[in-house]
This record gives sequence, structure tokens and C-alpha cells, in this order.
Amino acid sequence: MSKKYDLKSVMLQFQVEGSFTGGEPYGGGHINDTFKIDTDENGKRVRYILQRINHLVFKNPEGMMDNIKRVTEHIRNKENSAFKSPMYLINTVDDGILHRDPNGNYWRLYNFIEGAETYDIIESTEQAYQGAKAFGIFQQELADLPGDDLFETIPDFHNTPKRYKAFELALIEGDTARIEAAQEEIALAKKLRKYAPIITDLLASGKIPARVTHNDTKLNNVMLEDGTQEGICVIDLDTLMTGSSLYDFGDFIRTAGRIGAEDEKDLSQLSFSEEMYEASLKGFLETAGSALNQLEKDHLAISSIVMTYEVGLRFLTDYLMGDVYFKTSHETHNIERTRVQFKMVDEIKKRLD
Ligand code: ADP
Ligand code: GN1
Ligand code: MG
Repeated sequence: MSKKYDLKSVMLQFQVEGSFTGGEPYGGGHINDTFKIDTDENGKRVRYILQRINHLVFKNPEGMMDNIKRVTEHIRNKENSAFKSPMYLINTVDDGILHRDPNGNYWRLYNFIEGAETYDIIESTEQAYQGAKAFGIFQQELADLPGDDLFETIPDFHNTPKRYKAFELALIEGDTARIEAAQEEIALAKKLRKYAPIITDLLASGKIPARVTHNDTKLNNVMLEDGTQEGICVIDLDTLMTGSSLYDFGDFIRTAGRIGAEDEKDLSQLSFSEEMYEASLKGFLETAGSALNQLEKDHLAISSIVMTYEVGLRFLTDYLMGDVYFKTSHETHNIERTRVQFKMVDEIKKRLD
């Protein structure tokens, strides 16, 4: 991936003091192309995160970057922000926040959060507690974001009934061999349909409020400090927009409650951990909890099923459509991810009933 792009010349488009010494693909995100960049600033190594925005997914990169600028500045300007190492955008040489290269690619640059890691698979209840706490704080710190509503970077992102409709369309327009191969998963997607409208119905009835939410609160979108494991920075701000607390809690549990990988091939290796759930619930309630109404609290547990089901539907739809959305490493990657999500719906149900 790094060979495809001239990272050194892209870096020249940003206001960076040091000289470029190297860059390589970084992290396990499914959407953007992320690079770790090394620079030398008077003998000191300074690192950055350079990203090529996936503009097939984010069709209005300017609107999205406007959200990110507003939010990162809001948090950075808070006198008593709980985040030790906030992420911020580095300006381009012409004082913008987005560089468009001659091939039409959009690039942005962030400070590198040092002394911390993201985790694809949960390792301890402390991580679950700290991760959920960080996403809860993030929601708290954005509750007083001034100005208009954030730009909707992906319309109907967590509208699960619309995700179901997209799945139904994929059954008509998708790859016939893949539809044939995925009969079992298709049947499961249909069987679990009742979960789709739970959160959207609550929002539509006004019984739970719309809030500024992160909307992509997987475990590997929070940086946990080495040693203390404290959540020192929330990252991946592309889907920040109006949403529900239930989306954020549910998606965190989807990843932090799961023992095993998101694409584990051996389903018998997977389980749902009540300890991880309890630790996450504690972290989220201690922070975002004070703002939640009773109905939101009552639906926290089921939100983890809804969000796990939704992501399963999305992986399945992408598999049927020929892998056009999520990055995949092999032909059957999306169907393997689908199986994990649907198995986890079952596991969560068994434990939370
Ligand atoms: P995607 O939208 O593709 O998921 P992310 O913004 O989540 O991309 O970035 C992918 C990975 O890169 C993250 O999971 C994290 O490991 C790493 N990363 C992203 N931003 C930073 C940062 N500012 N500092 C350190 N690591 C980062
Ligand atoms: C994507 O970007 P990343 O890898 O953090 C996706 C999420 C899914 C997740 C599944 C913009 O998250 O919605 O839940 O994969 N992000 C986007 O792992 O679609
Ligand atoms: Mg990410």
C-alpha cells in the first residue's frame, strides 16, 4: 500500500518541522489507508498518523473534516478535559486541513498518540472498563458542543432497518455464487430481523434523545495508555454525528465483550464475557451514565445485540455485493466476519437473558 503512494511528497503538503525519514501502513482499520510517518526534528524522532480518506465511503470529505476540526478543537480547548493526549489535525501548507493530491486522493495528518496502543482483541477487564469510560467521557465532553448539528457523514449509518433493506437488495443484485454459498447466514440474518428496529423506533418516538455520538466505538478506536491502560484518547472520528448513546455502548460491547477475533474461523473459540460486559457497563455508567434516561439505561444490554446484528448484516451484505466496502484480506473474509457476529448475537443472548 505504501508503495502505491509517494508518502514523502504528501508529507511536504503539511506544516511539519522535521524531515521525512519513513512511512509504513499502520493499524487494523477496515476503511481508510493509515500510515505511520517518522520524521527527524533536529535529531528527535517525531511521528504522525497520515491517512488517505476512503472517499468512496465518505462522499463528502470536506463536511467530515469540518466535524473533526470542530470536535477536536472543542475537546482540546476544554480546561478540564479528561483526555491526557487529545488528537489534533496538522494544517496543510496552505492552512487547510485536507490535502487533495493530483490523483484525487484526500489526505489528512494527525499527531501520533505516543505511549499508548489500540487492541483488536480484549485482554483484561481493566481494558474494558477504561475503554468504555473513555467513550463515555467523550460523549460527556461533546454534550455542550456549540453550533449547528454535525454534518451527517454517512446517511442512516446506524439505521438498522435500512441496513436490512440493503441486505434484501443484495439478495437480488448480489453475486449469485456467493448468495448460494451464504444460504445459512442469509437464513440467520432473516431470523434475527426483529432486533433491527429496536433503537431506531425508540429514537423516532422521542422516548430516547438524539445526542452527539461517536458511532464507531470499537475497542480499537480508543488508545489505552501503556501500563495504566487508561483511555487517553478516542480516535477514528469519521462517523461523529447525531446518534444514540445506545449505538456507542452497543458497539463497544460488540468488540470488548467478545473473547476472540472479529474474523475467527473456528466459532467454537468464541464466547461472550459477562466480566467484560460488567466492567464496560461500569465505565460507561460512571461517565455518560448521568445523562442517560431510564429507557436508555434499560436498553443498554439489548443494544449490544442490535449493534452486533447490524455489523453482521453489513458484513454479509458486503460479501454478497462482492466486497465493495470493508477491506478484506481474502475471498471469504466478509462471510467469516458475518459468522462471528451472528454467533456472538447468540452468545450475548444466552448470557444476558
Ligand atoms: P479506520 O477508519 O480505517 O478504522 P483509524 O482512524 O481507526 O482508521 O486508524 C486505524 C488504526 O491506526 C487505529 O486503530 C490505531 O491503531 C491507529 N491510529 C489511528 N490514529 C492514531 C493516532 N493519532 N495515533 C496513534 N495511532 C493511531
Ligand atoms: C469499520 O473503520 P473501522 O475499522 O474502525 C466501520 C464500522 C464497523 C467496523 C466493523 C466507517 O470500523 O462501522 O462497525 O468496521 N466503519 C465505517 O469492525 O463503516
Ligand atoms: Mg478505526
